[in-house]
Amino acid sequence: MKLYNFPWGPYPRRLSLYLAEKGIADIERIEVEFPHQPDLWPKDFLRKLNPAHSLPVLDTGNGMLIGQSIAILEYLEERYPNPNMLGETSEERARTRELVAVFDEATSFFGLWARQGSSVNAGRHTPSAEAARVGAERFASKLRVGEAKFVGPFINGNRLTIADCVAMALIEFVDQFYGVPVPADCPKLSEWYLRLSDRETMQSLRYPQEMLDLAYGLPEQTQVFL
Ligand SMILES: N[C@@H](CCC(=O)N[C@@H](CS)C(=O)NCC(=O)O)C(=O)O
Repeated sequence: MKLYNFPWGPYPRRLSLYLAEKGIADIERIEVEFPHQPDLWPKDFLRKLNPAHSLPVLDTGNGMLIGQSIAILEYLEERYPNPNMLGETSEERARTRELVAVFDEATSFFGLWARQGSSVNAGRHTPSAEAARVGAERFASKLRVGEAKFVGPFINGNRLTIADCVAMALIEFVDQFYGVPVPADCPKLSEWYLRLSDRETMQSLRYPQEMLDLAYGLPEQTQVFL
């Protein structure tokens, strides 16, 4: 199998965290760069891999390309069932999937905030203060759902699951790249984030400095404080 990934993007990061936690080392990793200037992106290469032009993409080695991170996580869970990162019972698996969906929605809404409001995206999208504000509010409301559903010590109880990988990839990215802290009314998520950040498998990433300089400080840039 081959995994096409992007070193610091929040969707590919779900897979990097998962593979590290799972201890999977026999999947070939191909790192693709997305430079700051979109005209330098490897568009033809991406188009061949995935009609969505997005990463991650898993080549399963038997003629199939999977172009959505959650589908890849679920597929790998079936191929590498140990340690179990989905859940033992139907209820536990349903709750893991529910939490994955909550943090996936939060990731999409965060994307709206960042796309429409961040200086790092200036020139790529027409900025809209109103759309940025809606994205920020919906992002925060999804985190609050995650807070309400949080079981502990991991998001879905005693087992670290794919929901922790999806949530960690998001919260780390918004904190470290955009300077957006976990909202004060999400203390469980905040404590979980600090605790998991210390895990050897979750060591922080290096972001391209030129982009970090533009991105960091999204609340100040958009005047939206959660
Ligand atoms: N829903 C997709 C989203 C993937 C995604 O948007 N990846 C970003 C990198 S973090 C990307 O490839 N963006 C380039 C583009 O959308 O053109 C997934 O879960 O895999």
